[in-house]
Amino acid sequence: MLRTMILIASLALAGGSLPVNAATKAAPHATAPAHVVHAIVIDKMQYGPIPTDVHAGDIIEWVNHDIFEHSATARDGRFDVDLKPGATVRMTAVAGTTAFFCKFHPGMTGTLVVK
Ligand SMILES: [Cu+2]
Repeated sequence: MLRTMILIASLALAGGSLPVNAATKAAPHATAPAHVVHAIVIDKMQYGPIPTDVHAGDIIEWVNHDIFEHSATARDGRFDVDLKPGATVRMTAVAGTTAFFCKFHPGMTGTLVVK
């Protein structure tokens, strides 16, 4: 979560116009559940910690800190996110357990569990 907050702060500083504060600015009395943003940061040829408290409808934010292109490719075809060097790509989490890997570096693997 700290990592996500730092990322959001840096996006704001960069003048990004994404509605990154949508989840955190929810009104105290809002009844709809907030959709949390979970960042997964790729650094030094590996996926960073995979969040374990992801719920369907949450946002997964893939961030590539490497100077190489990576991907987050689901083995079951559920998603296939290409990440150019420095790229950040968001997707909506869908319930289920999905093993994923990098198309360019098959040794990079991970598993995403969405409740
Ligand atoms: Cu890769």
